[in-house]
Amino acid sequence: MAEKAEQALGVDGARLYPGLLSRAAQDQMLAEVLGVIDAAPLFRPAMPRTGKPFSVEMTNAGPYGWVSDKDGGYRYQGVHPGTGQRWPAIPQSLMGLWEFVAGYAAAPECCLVNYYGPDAKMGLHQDTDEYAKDAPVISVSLGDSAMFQVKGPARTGPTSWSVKLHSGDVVVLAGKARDYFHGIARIYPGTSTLLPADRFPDGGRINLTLRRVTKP
Ligand code: MD3
Ligand code: FE
Repeated sequence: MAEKAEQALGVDGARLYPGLLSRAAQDQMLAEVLGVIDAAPLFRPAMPRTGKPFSVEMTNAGPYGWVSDKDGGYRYQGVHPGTGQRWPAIPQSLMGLWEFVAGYAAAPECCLVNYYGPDAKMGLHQDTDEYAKDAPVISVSLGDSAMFQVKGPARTGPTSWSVKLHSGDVVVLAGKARDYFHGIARIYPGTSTLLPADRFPDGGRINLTLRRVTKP
């Protein structure tokens, strides 16, 4: 029984902390993230080579931001692709969360903000653009629920972990799972009241990922 419960909470170094953030903590974090979006507006990345637009919109906070476009491909860079300005600082609430759950001495350098409208998804991929290979990735879900899938070291084969993420859930990706293929299969529209309708009339989900980019 205990083993089953452990398995239900993660796989190979990926761990779910269900409801780690209270509603008050989510409201505080969201307010800070809306400030980030004001300074660094959401943009729509495109696939390398094909230029196919993502269904997810993104922005970043911290010294490095993750971007992708047709000609430059996937990369980290210090400035917003639209404004040319440096990214805003990583919000305090997220720095505090990293200290609490990351178990990693050096500070995070990127807070990637992903916005999913009701129909957005993120196909299976690996996160391989970071140079600090030993650092965990921390994920925070805010807003509508989503189906999250972790495969394994290969794109094909069985899904090793499939979990519905709700607003306030935190996932820590470490160990072997850090390099596994993963994605967001779908959003469940209308399942949260967190995102303000004046800014997000369609509702949706915001995912925050904290990453260390360079070797400490
Ligand atoms: C699982 N974001 O931005 S959480 C991404 O919910 C990304 O927006 C998803 O995948 C989202 O790259 C998933 C973050 C995450 C990050 C790294 C992982 C999940 C992971 C590495 C291995 C397995
Ligand atoms: Fe990813």
